[in-house]
Amino acid sequence: RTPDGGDSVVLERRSQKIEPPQMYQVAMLNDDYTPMEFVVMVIQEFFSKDREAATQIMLKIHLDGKGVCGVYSRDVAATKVDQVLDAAKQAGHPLQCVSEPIE
Ligand code: TYC
Repeated sequence: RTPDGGDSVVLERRSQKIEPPQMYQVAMLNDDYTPMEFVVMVIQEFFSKDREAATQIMLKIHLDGKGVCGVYSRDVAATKVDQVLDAAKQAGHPLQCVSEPIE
């Protein structure tokens, strides 16, 4: 309450410490069965990459075993994982995808 007895509310800033939200990388894992073309399409569709970028990410996963497709807040990252797993299941591919906190 303000000193004049009015009803307005004063919000004091008590701290400058505002932490940025924890971010999560969504990574896809290699397997021996999912077609390269399917992985490229999934990366384009759910991670907003053009065909060139999606192909590079797919090849990195194929060669290294794992690759980051994007970095998001927790809820968005979890949604991306669900979308990828749903699409893979629907198509009958074993493609795996994980969300991991970074920093
Ligand atoms: N290794 C797969 C193949 O040779 C291609 C692949 C790439 C699969 C990336 C999964 O996350 C993946 N057909």
